[in-house]
Amino acid sequence: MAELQIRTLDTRDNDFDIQLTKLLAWESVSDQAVAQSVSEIIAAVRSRGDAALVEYSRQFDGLDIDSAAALEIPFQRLQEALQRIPTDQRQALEAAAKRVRQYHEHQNQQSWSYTEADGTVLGQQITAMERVGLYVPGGKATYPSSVLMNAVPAKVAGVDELIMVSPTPGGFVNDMVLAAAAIAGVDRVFTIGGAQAVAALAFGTESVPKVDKIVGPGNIYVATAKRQVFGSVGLDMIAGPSEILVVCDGQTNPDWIAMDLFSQAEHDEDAQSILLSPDAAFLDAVKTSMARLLPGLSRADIVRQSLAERGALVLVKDMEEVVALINRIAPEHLELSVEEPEALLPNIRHAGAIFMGRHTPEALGDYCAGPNHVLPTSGTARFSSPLGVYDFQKRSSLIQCSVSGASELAKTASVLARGESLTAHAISAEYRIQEEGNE
Ligand code: HSO
Ligand code: ZN
Repeated sequence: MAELQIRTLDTRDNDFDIQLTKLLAWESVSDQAVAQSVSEIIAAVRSRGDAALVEYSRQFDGLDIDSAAALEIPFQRLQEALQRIPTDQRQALEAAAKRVRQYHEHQNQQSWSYTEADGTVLGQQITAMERVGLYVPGGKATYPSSVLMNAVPAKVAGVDELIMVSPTPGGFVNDMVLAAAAIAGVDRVFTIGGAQAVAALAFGTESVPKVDKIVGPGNIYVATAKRQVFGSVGLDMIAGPSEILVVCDGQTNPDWIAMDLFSQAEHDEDAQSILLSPDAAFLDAVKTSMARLLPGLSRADIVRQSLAERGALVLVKDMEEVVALINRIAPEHLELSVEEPEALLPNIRHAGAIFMGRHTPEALGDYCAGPNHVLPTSGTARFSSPLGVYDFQKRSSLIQCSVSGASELAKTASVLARGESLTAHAISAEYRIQEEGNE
């Protein structure tokens, strides 16, 4: 069995900054050949619709079908899957969905309006998107929990119709995924994947309805297809590999910290797990725990590779330095395994989700604490937020001028319109000007 390898860094080292930059570097691959074949697939689905979908599903997923009707899973099958899975799984999915729903209900945005002194009413009206597509990867990263995390906020937002797509290579359908879809309120499920599924959702085919927004992770073909349909349809972020930054004061059980780091590393070879601590002996203890615990994992090989390539144990001077590092890294997940996490919080500016205290491992948030597990990766927490209800809602602004309000505004508008040489704008505004004593 290969040994555990993980780099150790020390912020006191002269080249620490260079080392950290290298460690964090992540380039999302954009491959010319992939982009070319994706654009051909999209063009085919746009022009030939269902016929192209059937061909690609036969070719890429080995499905033995000759009509697009076979690509939709009858709604009934979702309920059947829910009945078929083991009771503990059904109950856990239901419990998780309930917590996630309750949390997201807090995110519901309210419409608002106010009336100005002149009687003009201004406001903002919140509405939900009508139809949303949810991509669920097949294979290694088919997570029922991700179905809940994407679908529940959409439904809480008020989306009318939620269309799920997921490739089923060889015709294999994951019951737990279907059960999660049933619990979350997914409306229709199609067994299509890859660039062809993204194209079908973006433009519609005879069978697959066109959606307003596509969410959910996928492989390089899916990510490339999403980039190519951008503008025709709304999109969520294009996720990079998952990461965790754990901060520990040295007082948590090192086995716990080792496993928290593993829990992120096991997602994929490119995932990143970093530990910061001011206690050198504790870093050693965590390393010892890791070496002992690693062989017991079902995904030991993935974890080993992820830690060797992208993991790090970092010795820091003090907590002040920790805060600066957190903000520099802008981690997707930040775990504060310290006595008083509240003391650090006011200075933390960039992090997707913050797990506070020794009893809050990321794994609880991944499944059932309530907040979303779809989070900004690769430093994008500097400018973006967790997936939420607000991602499925839109805002319309409202303006209702009173007679006197319109008259006053028109004077300003008229000057600006004439400054822009837009005469129709100016005159349209001026028609609303009330002569003094002429009301
Ligand atoms: N940690 C992943 C989500 C996940 N974990 C799904 C388990 N299943 C990205 O936040
Ligand atoms: Zn996870």
